Amino acid sequence: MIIPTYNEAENIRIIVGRLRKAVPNVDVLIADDNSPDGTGRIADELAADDDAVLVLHRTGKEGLGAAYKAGFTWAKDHDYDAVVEMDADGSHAPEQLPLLLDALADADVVLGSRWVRGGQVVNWPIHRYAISLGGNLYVRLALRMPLRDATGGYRAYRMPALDKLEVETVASQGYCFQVDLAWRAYRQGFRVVEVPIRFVERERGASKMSSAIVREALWKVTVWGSQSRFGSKRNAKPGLTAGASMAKDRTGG
Ligand SMILES: Nc1nc2c(ncn2[C@@H]2O[C@H](COP(=O)(O)OP(=O)(O)OP(=O)(O)O)[C@@H](O)[C@H]2O)c(=O)[nH]1
Ligand SMILES: [Mg+2]
Repeated sequence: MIIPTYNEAENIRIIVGRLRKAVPNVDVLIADDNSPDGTGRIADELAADDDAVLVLHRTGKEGLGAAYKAGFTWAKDHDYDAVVEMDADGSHAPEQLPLLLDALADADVVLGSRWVRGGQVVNWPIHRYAISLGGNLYVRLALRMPLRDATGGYRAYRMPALDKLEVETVASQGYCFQVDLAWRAYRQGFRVVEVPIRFVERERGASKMSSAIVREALWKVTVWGSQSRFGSKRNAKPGLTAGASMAKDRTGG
């Protein structure tokens, strides 16, 4: 489990504690971007008390995507079979991790989804619904990809599949990082499965969500959609398009 953190001092103990209790056999890597609020120091304290907790200290705030890329590389170098992404702010419930891991038994990538039947969002203001639903609708139409929640950040990858996504070449940050990986997995014909999750608005700490993050996703999805429709090979990877029709649509939504 990789948890990226930036100023999550109020949340990190709680989320790690919940995870360790809910699924004790999963190791946790906290990827902290030198948070000014001391999240990294708290992470070190957690790691000192528990061999299953590890910390990746990064030099400064470089965005969610960069933190995950570093975490994925670390997990690969340490021979993990699978990797899970989860936010630190309590929006994703560690208690639901078994749902993702069970689904991974028969999939390459599992997306925790708010927008399939059984998915839930709790305490969100109306504008966040609009951004998430509108963004996911746009992703579906622009990319002609049948996933309901391509922007979510609670997901699991089998390492061999993650390896083939060539994550080191991903330039996207924020939500766009998640869309980018989902799009790569879909285009390569990997088995991408969505399972319903309960998403709860963060209760403590500040969101890092910004209009720049939304703009980045909108513009990149538009470019990818045009490239895939009109056949531009610019930025395309050899072999990526061939498997698209093989991708499983088991979204249930
Ligand atoms: N390492 C690192 N982690 C980050 C960075 N930006 C965000 N995160 C973490 O990524 C996760 C998601 O960030 P949030 O601020 O919750 O963003 P969000 O979920 O889109 O926004 P909210 O729904 O408002 O919470 C959290 O665990 C953050 O601490 C960053 O630049 N570096
Ligand atoms: Mg959040």
